[in-house]
Amino acid sequence: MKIALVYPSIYDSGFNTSGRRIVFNQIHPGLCYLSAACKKEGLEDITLIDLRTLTGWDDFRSKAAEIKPDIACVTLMSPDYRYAARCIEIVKEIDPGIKTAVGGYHPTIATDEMAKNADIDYIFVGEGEIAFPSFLKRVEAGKAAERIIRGERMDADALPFIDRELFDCLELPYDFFLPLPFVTILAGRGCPYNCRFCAPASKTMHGFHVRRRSVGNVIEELKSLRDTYGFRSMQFWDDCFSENKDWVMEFCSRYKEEGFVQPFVCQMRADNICKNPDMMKTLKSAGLAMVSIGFESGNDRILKFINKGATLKINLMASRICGSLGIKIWAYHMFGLTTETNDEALDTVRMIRKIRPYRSSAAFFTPHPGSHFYEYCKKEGLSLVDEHDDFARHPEEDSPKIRGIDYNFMREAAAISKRPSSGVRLKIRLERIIAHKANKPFKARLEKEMALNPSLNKMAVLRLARQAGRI
Ligand code: B12
Ligand code: SF4
Repeated sequence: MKIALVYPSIYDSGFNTSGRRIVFNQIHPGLCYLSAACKKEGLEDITLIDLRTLTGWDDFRSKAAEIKPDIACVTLMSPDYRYAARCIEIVKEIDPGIKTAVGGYHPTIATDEMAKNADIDYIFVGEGEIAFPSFLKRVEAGKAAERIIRGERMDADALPFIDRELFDCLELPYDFFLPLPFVTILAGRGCPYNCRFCAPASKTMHGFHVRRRSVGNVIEELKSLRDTYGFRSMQFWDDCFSENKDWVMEFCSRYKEEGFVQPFVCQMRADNICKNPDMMKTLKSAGLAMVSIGFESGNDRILKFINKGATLKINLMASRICGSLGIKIWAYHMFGLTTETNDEALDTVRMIRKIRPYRSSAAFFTPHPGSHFYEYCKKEGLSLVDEHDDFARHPEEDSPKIRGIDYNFMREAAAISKRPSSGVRLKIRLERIIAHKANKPFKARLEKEMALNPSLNKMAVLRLARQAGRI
């Protein structure tokens, strides 16, 4: 059976972006999990169509016509809807006999909306590692399947290691100081917290309880990544890496015992950090180089309103703990939260200036489908988002999202909060030069290898060169 997996995420900058910016070198872990699960079940004929690598819709049409899959399977988050729908439309124009399926966050959360699209034959709700291969086998055998298919959740340790060669890209760290090759990994699924701008999306997808992989299972994957690709830095994509202190402590000691010295990055909550300074010390000694923290706001009323479980004091204390241990901070925060005043937004600017993060990302609050605030904003008539594309967050370009917010002011506040202090700017510049020098030999060797194997996937080139001892 010929399967095409489609990654339609071009809402950001359009076609032909692959490799141009760091964000375009991200793999989609969900599709990589599905590919691995299918291959384990003997469904080997899988081709990825990644819209970021194409020149336009005509290119998509030729590629899809050339592959002529039995089924085209598209993943999508809410901002991807328009592009996912166009892919499906084109596939049906090529041949109405090609089956189409969708899965991911948007189909899971907005199943009814997806069901209105008559070009979609099958809609997957929830996780796909069990349901997807078993559905494909049914279709292959000519048996009927329901239009809406609900996924079962697999035991975390039974999940396959992801297929890292599905995407033709070398993952790049958001943080220039990390050495290459770089990989991303998920140590579990789900988040136990209930921030109103985010939850319960992750619970709807992954369940109410976090399913963490055992430390042994994660270490096995890391060993295989060390042997196969020789990774030199990594990032955990888990929603909240620090939610289970015992797990983190065990992971750190096993990581060191097994001889890993690769620096890593993960996402944590400020309250977890304040409650467990000893855990932070252990993490630092294991290699934690930078932590992404969703501080969100510097105003206590807003922090309470969004149910963040933190206060300004906690946010500042968390940043001091990280600072004293030499752990870099990537600060995430938002402007234009529903009911936020300009004065309250200024509290966030002041907080970020006090924290002096290594990197800082400001977003306009966006009522994402699947979050408590999405329902709240809809009910109160506050949401101004009427296009799927606007579910993305880009404070420099975003149009207003919430009624009653002074966006000119918020835009300025976001710009100021993102500006690093001169000391931090100098540090970033220096570290970028050092990292560039350190990564240069690897990049040059890989480029040479790629020139020798132009038809091969970049990760496959890295694997083969490593096997031959050339990298
Ligand atoms: C890592 C991550 C990122 C990374 C990598 C994104 C990527 N390319 O995957 C980065 C930082 C780039 C990112 C960016 C964004 N993200 Co993000 N991200 C996450 C995070 C933390 C983990 C995603 C993940 O890998 N999960 C694990 C895998 C295994 O799950 P999965 O992808 O859902 O796939 C499973 C199922 O969905 C299903 N499935 C998926 N696709 C398909 C397709 C078919 C055919 C089938 C059968 C099944 C199927 O099977 C998979 C295996 O079980 C989630 C939160 C979370 N915990 O899930 C948010 C999350 C998915 N992101 C979110 C958002 C909003 C964004 C952005 C829009 C933010 C922005 N900048 O504006 C962008 C969009 C980028 C894009 N379109 O790719 C929202 C999505 C909400 C929504 N309504 O769509 C989430 C839920 C966070 C939140 N609560 O706000 N993100
Ligand atoms: S913002 Fe982070 S901690 Fe809060 S619910 Fe979302 S993933 Fe969990």
